[in-house]
Amino acid sequence: MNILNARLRGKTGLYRIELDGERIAAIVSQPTAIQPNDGSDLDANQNLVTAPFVEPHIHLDATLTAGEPAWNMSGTLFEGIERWAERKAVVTHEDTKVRARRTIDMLVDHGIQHVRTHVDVTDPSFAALKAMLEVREEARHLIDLQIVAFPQEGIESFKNGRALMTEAIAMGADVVGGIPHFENTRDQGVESVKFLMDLAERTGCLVDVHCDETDDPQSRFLEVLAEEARVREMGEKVTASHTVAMGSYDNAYCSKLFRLLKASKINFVSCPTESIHLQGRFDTYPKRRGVTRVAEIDRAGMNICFGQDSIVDPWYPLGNGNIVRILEAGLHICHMLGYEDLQRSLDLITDNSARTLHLGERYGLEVGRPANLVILSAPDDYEMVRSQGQVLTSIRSGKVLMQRTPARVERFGEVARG
Ligand code: 17E
Ligand code: FE2
Repeated sequence: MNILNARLRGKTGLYRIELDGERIAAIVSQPTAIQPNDGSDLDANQNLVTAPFVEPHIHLDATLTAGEPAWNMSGTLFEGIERWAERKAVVTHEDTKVRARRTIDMLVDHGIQHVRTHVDVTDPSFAALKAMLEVREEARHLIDLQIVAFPQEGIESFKNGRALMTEAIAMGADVVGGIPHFENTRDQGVESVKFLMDLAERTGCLVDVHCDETDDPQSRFLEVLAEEARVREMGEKVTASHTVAMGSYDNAYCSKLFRLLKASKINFVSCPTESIHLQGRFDTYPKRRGVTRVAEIDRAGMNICFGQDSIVDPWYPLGNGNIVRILEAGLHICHMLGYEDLQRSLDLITDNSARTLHLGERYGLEVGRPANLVILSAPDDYEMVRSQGQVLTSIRSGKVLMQRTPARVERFGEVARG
């Protein structure tokens, strides 16, 4: 199969992309636009073709449960955790699989082929984890799924928390999680980070910690995570998710912190729609945005990407799988609508996220890599965001996985020529 008349990010002109089975066989410059004549060829119509979108942070075990049994009325993270604990008590294997499958379909519909999901393992029955381990296999033709063993109710503060984490990794979770800002004391938060880094180092797993997801400027577990990563030289395998307290740190502390963050080489995930909704809840006015310093992290040369976090769950009532919506909102929220940011905005949902997930050569529009790609409805990053563009075709392992026909508009009038 060939894809004709493709634009590529960061390049001028048009290209033909040749797929040979499950690999990208060639990427060849085209002097002019050409008409496809082979029925198996796809016409990109001079729009952008990129590697698939990535969802680096979602909770597939909790999706589609908002309002069950009760709605989060305060809009806070902590009420979300309470409401989820009620729902978690009645979670079953089949219920988890049905909701995860429906959510994966939404992600696939928006061109996502790589997903990192957190799964709550503060549940001695491991009902959700067992279900998700099966979903990881059953969805392999649609997405690559990484599972984070996520201790929603704490490692140190939850009964047998350490044993549950160890067991979850032994059962086959890919990534070690954490939630130090939720632990009962500061000391427990620090101990939880040391414990989870030991577990990851011992097992060779990646790390992704919900870190400082609070407007409390005293929540400073990011420095602990970064220092543990730096000393162990594990930074490229470690991710700090949320880090919204950084939006409340003063600049003097942040300037010292950034030195450590850079040295540690860790990755960052921001979930801007989730955070703008959950944070700032204890403020009147002025009201904080409650989002991490996305532009500053990026400017400092560190790796940061955007995630959805939730789709219709106890923390966030909206969402539909469309990561471009998160990108657009995030660029607004983080003061990143400058020309240069818009020009390379898709980095935040493609290459940067792939680096966070440590995908290496399993990802990217390059000869020899897997024949996974998406055809977009716009010719460049800026226009994709501005037009609220869509993924028109998603190709995985050299086969069409999803094709979208955009809505057709008919207009019956125009402004008179004066
Ligand atoms: N759990 C948590 O601790 N934080 C979140 N943002 C979500 C679940 C969605
Ligand atoms: Fe999360």
